[in-house]
Parts: sequence; C-alpha cells; structure tokens
Amino acid sequence: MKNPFDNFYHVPNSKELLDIAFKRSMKSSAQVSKNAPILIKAKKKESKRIKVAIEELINRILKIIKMVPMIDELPDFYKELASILVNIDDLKLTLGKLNGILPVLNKIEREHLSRLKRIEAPNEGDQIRRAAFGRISSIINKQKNNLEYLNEIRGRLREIPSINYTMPCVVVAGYPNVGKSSIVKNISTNKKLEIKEYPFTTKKLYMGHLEIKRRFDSIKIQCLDTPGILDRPMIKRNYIELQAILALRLISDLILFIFDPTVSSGYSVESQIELYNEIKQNFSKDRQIEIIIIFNKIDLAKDSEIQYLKEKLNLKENEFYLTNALTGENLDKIINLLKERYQRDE
Ligand SMILES: Nc1nc2c(ncn2[C@@H]2O[C@H](COP(=O)(O)OP(=O)(O)OP(=O)(O)O)[C@@H](O)[C@H]2O)c(=O)[nH]1
Ligand SMILES: [Mg+2]
Repeated sequence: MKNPFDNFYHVPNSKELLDIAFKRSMKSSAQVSKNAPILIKAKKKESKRIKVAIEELINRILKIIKMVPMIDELPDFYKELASILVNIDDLKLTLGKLNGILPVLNKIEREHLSRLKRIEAPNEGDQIRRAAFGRISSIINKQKNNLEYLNEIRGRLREIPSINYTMPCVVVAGYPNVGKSSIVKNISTNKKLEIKEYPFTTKKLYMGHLEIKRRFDSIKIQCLDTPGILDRPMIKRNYIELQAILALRLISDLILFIFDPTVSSGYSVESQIELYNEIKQNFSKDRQIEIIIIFNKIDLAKDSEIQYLKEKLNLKENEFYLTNALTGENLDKIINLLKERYQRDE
C-alpha cells in the first residue's frame, strides 16, 4: 500500500491563502449590464468580490482538511506509526479549529452582502468590501499556527515508507551503530541510506527492495532499515526507537538481528544480548517470526569476541552469520538464505 499520506500536499500559510483569495476576488467581474446605474454596478461588483474571496477560502480550507487521511481508519501499521510521529489529538483539534472558521466566513459574507444592498453611494461599496476583507484577514491570520502545524506534520507523515503487504518484509534491527544501514544499503536498492560512525544516525524507517533471481523468475523482497533500539523499558524508549519496535511487531516476516561483537559501536555485548532476548521473546515466540542472527564488523572483531558472543547466545556454528558490511563479505549468504526461505513459500 502506498503511503496514505502521499496526497497530503503542501499546506498554504495564512498569507498565501489570503493572497490567492484576494487576487482571485479582485480579478473577478460581475455580470451587469453596461447601462445599469453606477450604484447598481458598484453593489454587484463588490458583492461578487466578497463572494469570490470567501468561496475561494472555503474551498481551499476544505481541500486542506480532506487531504489529511482519517488516521483512525488506516491499517494498523500506518495508524500506529502516525501516532508515534504526531500527536493525533492535536491533529484532530487543529482540523476541528480550521473547520470551525467555515461558518464564520459564511456569516461575514451574509452580513456584508446585506450591508451592500443598502448602500446609497457607489464609494460605500468599496468601503464595505474592504471591511469584509479586513474581517476575513483577521479570521485567517488567527489560523496561522494551525496551518503551519499541518504543514510541519505533513513533512513527517510523508516520510513514512510505502509497504507492499503482498511482498515479504525483512526487518533489520539491533542496537544503534552496529551496521544495520550498511547491511541494508549493501543488499538492497536503497542507496540513499545514511551511514555514520555515531549512534542513532537512522531516525526513521527506510524501505529498500531486493530482487532475488531464481531459475525461471525472481522473488521481490522488502528490506526495512530501522533505527537502533536500546535495551530499556518500553516506556523509556523514544519515538525513534518505537518506530523500529512497531515495524518488528506489525510488518516483519523475518528479522535480521545485527550484533556488533566489538566495542566499536559503543555499546556492550551484554546490552545487545538483552535486546535480542526481548525481541525473541516478544516477536518470534508469539508470531513465530524467524530471527536470523548476524555478527557484523568481522574485520574488526577478535576471535575471542566472536567466541564470547557465540557462547553467551548459546549458538552452534551454523546458527549465525559473520559479515562485513563494508566489503559485503558473506552478505551473499544472507541473500541465499532469503532465497531459500521464500522458495519454500511457493
Ligand atoms: N569496520 C566495519 N565498520 C562497519 C561495518 N558495518 C558498519 N560499519 C561502520 O559502523 C558505523 C555504523 O554503521 P551504520 O550502518 O550507520 O550503523 P547502524 O546500525 O545503521 O546505526 P544507527 O542508524 O545509528 O542505528 C559506520 O561508521 C559504518 O561505516 C563493518 O562490517 N566493518
Ligand atoms: Mg542506521
């Protein structure tokens, strides 16, 4: 499914909204016979201007409100991810406030049109229209923060990756700085992933794709890079870590759990093992999701470090993979394993 926020386009700010509406209004021309008295012409011209400005604003505001998907109705993954990224109550409140100005605009229109009907000199028409524009400007300007807020959350929501629910999804998870993005970058089409020597480089979910050739066809697999997760109670996890947890819980078909057996990530092996146990407990037991264990950075790892981690995890020789994400060493083994796994699903 495409990111449901893809059609959440730029939200104009209050100044842009007013400029568009007033410009259109002033360009509008009322249909009035050439021979009509000046007073009638003035009434018609200014009524038309007020109507056009208000109509334009109401349409634009309705368009903005409709652009925001009903979050409660989205599939769980999108719904929950959106709730991590934005405060849904604030969003609802903002949309409610924006919606609330529509009747006010209608009222301004009614009041000023009825005043226009009663004018006795043509220049009064111009004054009434200016007064209406003044009221409109103050109403729209009061929405400045709401409009900016919508535009700001739009930026965050549009970055949610598109998920294809019919394709397998491999989620790559682990402690920060262990080489998750380096691995996803190496095996998938997503070459835009940011890789840095410090933790929490990845702050959101990034989808990569890989296509594995078989004898007569190929298998397409999604490969999701996630932010690093620390071993700590769920309640203490920040919104960056929670996105990774959510992906593991709701969209993973298989998990690649990456360990850094060296000290180069800055985190202890013991903490990484605690996290692994938690993930195994929560996601692999109930949902029976297979976890593939990877020891990355083998170019830096001492034999003793690999042995230590292996023993701590109680693993046999064929129960983990040793990789170097920088050179791609042994990543072909991971690809082969995926090929084998998804071959079985035929
Ligand atoms: N020597 C060596 N360095 C590696 C290897 N894999 C990753 N790195 C380095 O480790 C650092 C972290 O790599 P990333 O791929 O950004 O790690 P990450 O797990 O995505 O980190 P976060 O996004 O912060 O959680 C970078 O400096 C990488 O170049 C490896 O196999 N060997
Ligand atoms: Mg990363």
